[in-house]
Amino acid sequence: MKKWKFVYMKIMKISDLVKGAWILGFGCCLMSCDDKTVEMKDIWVDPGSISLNLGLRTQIAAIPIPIDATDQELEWISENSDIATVTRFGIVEAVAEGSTNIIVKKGTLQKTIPITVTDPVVIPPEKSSWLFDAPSNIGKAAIGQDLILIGEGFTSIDGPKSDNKAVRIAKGSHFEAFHGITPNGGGTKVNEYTMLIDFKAPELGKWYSFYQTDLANNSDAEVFINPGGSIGVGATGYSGSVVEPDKWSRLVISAKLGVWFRYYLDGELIHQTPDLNAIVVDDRFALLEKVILFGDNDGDDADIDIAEVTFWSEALDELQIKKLERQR
Ligand SMILES: [Ca+2]
Ligand SMILES: [Ca+2]
Repeated sequence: MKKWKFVYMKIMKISDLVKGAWILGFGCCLMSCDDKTVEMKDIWVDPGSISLNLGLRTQIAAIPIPIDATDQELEWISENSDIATVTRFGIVEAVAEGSTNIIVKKGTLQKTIPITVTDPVVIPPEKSSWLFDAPSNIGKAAIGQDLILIGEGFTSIDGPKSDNKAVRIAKGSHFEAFHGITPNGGGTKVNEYTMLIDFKAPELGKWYSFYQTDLANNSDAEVFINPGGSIGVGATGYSGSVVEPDKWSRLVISAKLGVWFRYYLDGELIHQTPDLNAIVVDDRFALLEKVILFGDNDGDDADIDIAEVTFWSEALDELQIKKLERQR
């Protein structure tokens, strides 16, 4: 019984094959399956235009017309591969904000597919910013009020790039800064803020101070580089990764007191305080109207080089901080 069934199935399969061959033959007739060269007359594309978020990919379908054109090879070109790239299979990747065209072509035949790349990540406007580019006016503000210089130890120096100068701040000297943020975050002080600092620590083995919320400068500063090169302070803990000496780096502190206190170095999250009791609203890390930059009560503020300080009144998230890093 079993044997008969097997034979029957085998016959069925052979008959299916014969049927398939007939269909294939018929199809070949439609597509002129002979030795003649079939020239491409047009290219059908879909979609005809593209809007894509930064970092995403999509595929453009392109089909030669007639479908049996002898040479099916198509050429894919991006008019600006800094905005969008395209592979030889028509896969498009959005790499920067802006507009350009993707072109698919064969000889003189071509189709143009406009593409617009948008970045859904929005960085809110800065509240204050200092760039230290004017040697004759070190504390000059790019946004907001000029810095107040406390002490004499300020020297204009070369910064990270030829058009981006910096200041060397000697131990014992510091700035007072009106950051321009009004009280927020559910308290009477500034409890939500982001502070960006482009800095260079000449060497490790010393304490460097970033900021001090106590305007009388009678207590320890709030955030340091410790002698081992980690960033933080006892209350929030220190980063595992360390600062590279004599190299320009970017620290971004995102503070949403009561919720998070995060340190980013060169766009990467390097530490966040695990203890919410250390970052209570209106407490140690909350800002008054002014903040002391690069000062400390008792000398934990070794000479440091600074190329930019910028404040926002929001606690920026990881995507926003990564965008800042891309724009750097
Ligand atoms: Ca101190
Ligand atoms: Ca303090």
